[in-house]
Amino acid sequence: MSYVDEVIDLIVKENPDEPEFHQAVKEVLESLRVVIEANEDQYRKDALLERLVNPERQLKFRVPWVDDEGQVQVNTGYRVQFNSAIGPYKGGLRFHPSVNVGIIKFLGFEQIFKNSLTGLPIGGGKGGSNFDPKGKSDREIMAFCQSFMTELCKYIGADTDVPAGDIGVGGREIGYLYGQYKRIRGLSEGVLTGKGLSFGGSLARTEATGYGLLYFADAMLRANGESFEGKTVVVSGAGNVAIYAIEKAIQLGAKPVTCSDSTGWIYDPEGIDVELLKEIKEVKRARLTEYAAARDSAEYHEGRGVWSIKCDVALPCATQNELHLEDAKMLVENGTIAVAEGANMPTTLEATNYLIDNGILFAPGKASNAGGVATSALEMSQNSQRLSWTFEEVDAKLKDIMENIFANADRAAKEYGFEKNYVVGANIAGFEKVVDAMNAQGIV
Ligand code: NDP
Ligand code: 2IT
Repeated sequence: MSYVDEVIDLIVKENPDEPEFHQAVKEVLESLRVVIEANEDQYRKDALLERLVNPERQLKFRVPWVDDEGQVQVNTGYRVQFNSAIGPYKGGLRFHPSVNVGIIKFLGFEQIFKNSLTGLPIGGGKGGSNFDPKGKSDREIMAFCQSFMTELCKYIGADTDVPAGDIGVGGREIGYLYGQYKRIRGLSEGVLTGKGLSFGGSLARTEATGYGLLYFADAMLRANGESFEGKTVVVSGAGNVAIYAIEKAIQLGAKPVTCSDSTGWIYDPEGIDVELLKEIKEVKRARLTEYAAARDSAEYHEGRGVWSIKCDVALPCATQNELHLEDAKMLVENGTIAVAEGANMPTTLEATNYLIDNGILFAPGKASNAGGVATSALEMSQNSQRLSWTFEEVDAKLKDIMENIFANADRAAKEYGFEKNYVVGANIAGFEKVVDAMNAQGIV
């Protein structure tokens, strides 16, 4: 049996009930097959893949907090410190009822390669909780964040592990988490990114993932003789990534016509009004029904369905496994030319393969959504220097980083005979640097 297949089997056997983690490992190792087979004896002797797929450390802890009725609630907290070969563990915190150890491990594993692709010195990690922030008061959110950080603060620090936001964790949560870290550890340091601008946050971090996605997709389109000008774009999600993807798409001359949340979706053929969307989601924290109520051109539909709308470019920006094989078939039938992932692993393996086999330009999340974590690393640099850069400076660096990631994925794909397969290209380019760093540091 080949080394790749052996390690995939091992992961499935040793980590039962973690399908998302299996999926992420399979996607990466399958596309690295060509590189691994060329070095199989050495890698096997060094147990390189076993070290790559097993986290350096995995933390699980109890998070008790008191709700507004005086009832004590108990959630589970996680932090998976996956790989520190190229720098301190870096990656977001997700607060969502679906969170379990397998979800955090899939996200942490992806983060290793994503962070490597940014070219910045950050290792891979991820964390979160099965806490559901929906419908909670500000006081309840604060109580939860303080309890979560009371435990997490023992394991993180500006030079060891630097968390940030992800689903359910935005500026409000990062503020409460940072306040509690500082209170317990007595340190004003860049231990979290995505901080408020008044206490060490970076300009453009809020916009970074969505903007970066469009910078990457634009580079991919241009390399293939296309552009965003006049294109119809379909977006899923209505959170941080989706909102700023929509905003940048409009700036690049495209027309985004959809967005979605966990209960339904909007089709607005006149083009999404991004200021209205921000008001509803960032300020009021309300449902998308309010968008349809405020805008005559918009239709609201219950459930899922954005991929049925005819478009040139599709941008999945909500969550994992939200674009299935049937959706991929509809996109191909509707003449879509590109799919670029804003979320982490939003496209199933079957759907990804179908899109690539049908000649769709496909940008994998670990490359195309790396702008968020890249700008987090820029926030860390500013914190270390005790300086703040302007919006224009950070945005220019972000654009440069995204164009470099595209160029590196494109180069690696060509070098190994997989031209235009940016999944293979991104995985190889990300892997090369991690392996180089792991080899140089010996068996640790
Ligand atoms: P937010 O919490 O801001 O928004 C998430 C959006 O997706 C919401 O509209 C939410 O709807 C919807 N959503 C979440 N879970 C589900 C679900 N199970 N089914 C349907 N819809 C769902 O998160 P972000 O925008 O930050 O994150 C979106 C994706 O992007 C995630 O995959 C995340 O890992 C990834 N990502 C985020 C980065 C960042 O910097 N924030 C960086 C790189 C990747 P509702 O409001 O109803 O819950
Ligand atoms: O998935 C991701 O890359 C993020 N949620 C951002 C992580 C970060 O550290 O900014």
